[in-house]
Amino acid sequence: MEKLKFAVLGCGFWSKFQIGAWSEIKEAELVAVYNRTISKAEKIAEYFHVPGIYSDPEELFRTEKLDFVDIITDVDTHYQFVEMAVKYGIKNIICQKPMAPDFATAVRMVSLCREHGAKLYIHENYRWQAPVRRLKEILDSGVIGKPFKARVSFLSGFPVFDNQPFLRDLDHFILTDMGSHVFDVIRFLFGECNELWCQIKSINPGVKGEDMAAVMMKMRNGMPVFTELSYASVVEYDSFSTLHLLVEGEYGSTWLGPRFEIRTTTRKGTESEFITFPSYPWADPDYIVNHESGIHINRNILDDMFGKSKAENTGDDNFETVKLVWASYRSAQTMGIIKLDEFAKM
Ligand code: 89Y
Repeated sequence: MEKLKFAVLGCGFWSKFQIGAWSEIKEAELVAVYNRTISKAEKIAEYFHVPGIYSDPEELFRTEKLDFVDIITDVDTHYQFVEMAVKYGIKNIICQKPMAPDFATAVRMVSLCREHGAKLYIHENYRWQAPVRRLKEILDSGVIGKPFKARVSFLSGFPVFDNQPFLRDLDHFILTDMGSHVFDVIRFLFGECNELWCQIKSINPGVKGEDMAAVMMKMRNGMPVFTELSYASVVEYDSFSTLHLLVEGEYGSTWLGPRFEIRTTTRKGTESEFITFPSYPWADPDYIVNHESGIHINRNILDDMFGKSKAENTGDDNFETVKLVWASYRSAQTMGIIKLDEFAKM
């Protein structure tokens, strides 16, 4: 069996789950980890039995022979590490979402990799969640006919800052952190967006960026899609760490709701199914649907590296999601409708 050797840069909160997902895939071998604070790298290395431990990323690149690198550092450092990987001739680079802290840096990252013939993959996993995949199958089956509108909700009061305190200090919060996921799922299900209008607000004191966003999109296929995102919600059914999603079509509707239940209604009545998936010892039960999806995105990226199939989450593809995030900020700032074609030219 051919194995690809890789290194992980960044051993913070998410690394355990991303490496955990890799540990379920036999064809990938983690040979080294880097973290600025070496104790964090040592802890992760011990848990996953990783031989190489570094606090200097350049030393890691100079020493290790790598087929790819997985960058799981904070967003502000993504470009710096992608650039370093390119400099050391790495041809397959995976970078955690959101791609970059601003639109201009995302543009630079995609072109840098293109210029150097390096494949960039963005670790954008929500579209790989089991309930989202099943919902897509239902839509593709035609049972509700052609969709004519959708509502996508991420409404949560989960104490996310306990695990990821840096999220509190981001100038741009919910649209970059969760908007990236939600826009990507919308693109996966309904295609590209022509124009959007967005409103944002900071609700919770102590959170620097916006923790609420409402976005009205007009998709290229004419569908309106309404998205609501909030980390300030006290609701009966908290959607952490997945989405609730209602799609209406010409013959019926389908609803991904609480407890991963999908209810599909046609004129014949309603059918319900609960989507199930395995748990893993390295996964956090509060995030299980999200952590399990990491295995599928990793597999899909690896298959692309092996030349077996095309990856869904390339840098070029994710750039379309990045545009939606920053077009939303522009809309919120100008209180106007943003046409995506024109936004991209700005
Ligand atoms: O980064 C986000 C994600 O992917 O799931 C939840 C999260 O960690 C914080 O919003």
